[in-house]
Amino acid sequence: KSGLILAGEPMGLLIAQSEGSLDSVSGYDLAVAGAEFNVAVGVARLGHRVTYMTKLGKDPFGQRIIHVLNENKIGNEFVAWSDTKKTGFMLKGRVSQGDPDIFYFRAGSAASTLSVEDVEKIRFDEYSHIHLTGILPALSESTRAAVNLMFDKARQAGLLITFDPNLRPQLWPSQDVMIQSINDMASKADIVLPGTAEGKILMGSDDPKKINAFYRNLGAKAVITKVGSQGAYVTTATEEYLVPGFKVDKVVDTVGAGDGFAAGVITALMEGLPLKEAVRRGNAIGAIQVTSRGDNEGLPYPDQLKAFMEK
Ligand code: KDG
Repeated sequence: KSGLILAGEPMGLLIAQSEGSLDSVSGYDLAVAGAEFNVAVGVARLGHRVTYMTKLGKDPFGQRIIHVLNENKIGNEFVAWSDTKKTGFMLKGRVSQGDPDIFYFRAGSAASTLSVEDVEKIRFDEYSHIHLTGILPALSESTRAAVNLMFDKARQAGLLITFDPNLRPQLWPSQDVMIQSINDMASKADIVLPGTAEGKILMGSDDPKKINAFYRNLGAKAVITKVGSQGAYVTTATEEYLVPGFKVDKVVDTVGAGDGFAAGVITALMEGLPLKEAVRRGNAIGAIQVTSRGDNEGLPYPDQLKAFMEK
């Protein structure tokens, strides 16, 4: 029953072909975005069984998403189609340094109507792992209820739950609801994967030791805080250590690094590797991710990952 289940909102992604403001560039390339979607691609490419639940509009973005799911052999039996809502999409700028500008067209999307009824269709005991993030529950009351039910059902069925806060303040009704909801979900996860900037917002410090202590206190078995290019800081019941990051020649686009990191940690754990090795693989895929412009196209296959980690 080894396998990963995820749910999320995939979107059409328009990536600017040149630098400049989103309203002034002359062209965009079409791709697919979505944090949980990126993780699904990363895990599937490393040869693991992955099923991705979502809801799409009957439009070209929805079709594109199905093509990419199929190309990557990601299970789509829980992909539903909305008759009335559209697939969301977003614009992403191009930069030579720092994070690119992004702009969402996703309010009221098909995925924002996912609900507990969709979750009821999943047989959780057919999976070993689940990965959830703070994006899907930000979209609407119904997605929040759906994600909470996923946590409960996954726990009952004994899946290993990884959780990435993935803060998107512009999607939540308020900062307070965001902080409360995310920390509540984190308290139900086995492994929490925050970033230092997220720690600052969620618990008031960007010190990885303090962030990890906070989520360990809430009940996580392990907390792995991402410290950018420095790597990741791990705390478990018995150990605390930094796993240094990998160097890359040129950072092209930082978006999706955290998703690559999650894919690395999850696949290594699915293979039964020790946590330290899993975090090292997470660091490697996070590093590989920042060298490509798309949010998931650069995610490695096994031989690429092996070559990168041995270099
Ligand atoms: O983590 C990468 C995501 O930011 C991107 O692919 C789109 O899901 C997305 C979001 O909400 O920003």
